Amino acid sequence: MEKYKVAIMGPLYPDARARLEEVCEIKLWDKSDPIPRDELVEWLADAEGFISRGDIKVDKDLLSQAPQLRVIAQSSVGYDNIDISACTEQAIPVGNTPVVLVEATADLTFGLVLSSARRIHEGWNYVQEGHWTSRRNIPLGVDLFGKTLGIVGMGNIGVAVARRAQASGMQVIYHNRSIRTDQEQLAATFVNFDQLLEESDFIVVLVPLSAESRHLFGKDQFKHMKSSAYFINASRGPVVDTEALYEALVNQDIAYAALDVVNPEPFSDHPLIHLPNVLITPHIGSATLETRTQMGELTADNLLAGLAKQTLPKCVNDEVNY
Ligand code: 8YV
Repeated sequence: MEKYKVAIMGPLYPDARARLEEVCEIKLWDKSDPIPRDELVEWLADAEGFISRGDIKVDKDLLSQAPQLRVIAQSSVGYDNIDISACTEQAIPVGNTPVVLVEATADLTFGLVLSSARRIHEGWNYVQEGHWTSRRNIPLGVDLFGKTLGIVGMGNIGVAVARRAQASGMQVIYHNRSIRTDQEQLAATFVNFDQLLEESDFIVVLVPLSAESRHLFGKDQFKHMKSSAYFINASRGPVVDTEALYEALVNQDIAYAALDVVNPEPFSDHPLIHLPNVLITPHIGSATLETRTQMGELTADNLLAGLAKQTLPKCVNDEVNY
């Protein structure tokens, strides 16, 4: 049997790779920098399947140069880099990896809450630099117990963060497009957006990036928050106006920001990095061995299903799922 031609943006984990190699002729881009556009266009000229990645724009123009393409799979829950309506127009189903990354991403998100509240990374810096005896210079942390955590975007990851917060004795409020039907079991209260900004001691952002959520957090929203508020973003960088966040931290409109995502990414020369009240991790929400392995497997499942014109297990545009 002739093998399917596929273009893959790495990393590609060993188990998934072995499965794909059996039936696919693979072109693999394994560098951390994104593939140059003209090279990608060449790769897609005869590709039947494509594993894309968050730092690559999959738009109408690209799709129009990929006449054989019948499935796109991406190893992430977010797919804001892909023009889904253009894919749907070309009857290309797009697979993603929800569910399998929920617990790992919730761990990292709550880890940012905990690490910023208790200044864990600053403590480590002190020890590393030989300043143990001057540890009193580290500003005192704050208790989580008895505090209010506000979650913006109460999907599966939000629910998993809420569980962790409740175990630490926090009250949880949330804002979402709609009230969750299971909110009694969640023991979390739906509030409007302004109320969440005003009442939360910690604000955790978990909304997908869309036209509506771009710069959802700007100057006005930071002004609305408590001056003691901790702001945690684990969704997408552009949900926050970076300059407004910088100003809010410098002016102490809020106390602290912990970010797993920033705008732009990679992020290396912004003055935000040098503020004492900021903690930034390099977009590692789902980066555990177990979770990335499962994401790789699900991505392979989606790709192989699409190549065989079978139903993708996780598809974001079900109207064109096989
Ligand atoms: C990244 C994520 O995809 O799932 C998402 O939407 O943001 C993450 O899981 C992952 O870090 C790969 O870059």
